Amino acid sequence: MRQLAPLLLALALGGWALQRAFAPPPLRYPGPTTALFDRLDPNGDGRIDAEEYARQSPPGSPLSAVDADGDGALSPWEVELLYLTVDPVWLFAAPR
Ligand SMILES: [Ca+2]
Ligand SMILES: [Ca+2]
Repeated sequence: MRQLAPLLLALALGGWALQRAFAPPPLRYPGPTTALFDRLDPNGDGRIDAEEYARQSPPGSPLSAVDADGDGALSPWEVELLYLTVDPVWLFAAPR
């Protein structure tokens, strides 16, 4: 068991480093983004899934086009990225 300790520590540190490396950056505008995201996420599970996206997006706008990490849903970071890219004014002017 004593010989496994360095290996377990290395695995833990490696997992932490990978998580940090692939974690999205912090929101640039957390207040407006969170307010908008909460409105777009009616079930409140913290992700906009394909069904929620289809109900609220323009026809012909595939989720895959805006799903930056390809996990099949939108996170607050991806919603902020989308609005800052497509229509930054809407991020701040959207009805709450
Ligand atoms: Ca949701
Ligand atoms: Ca995603």
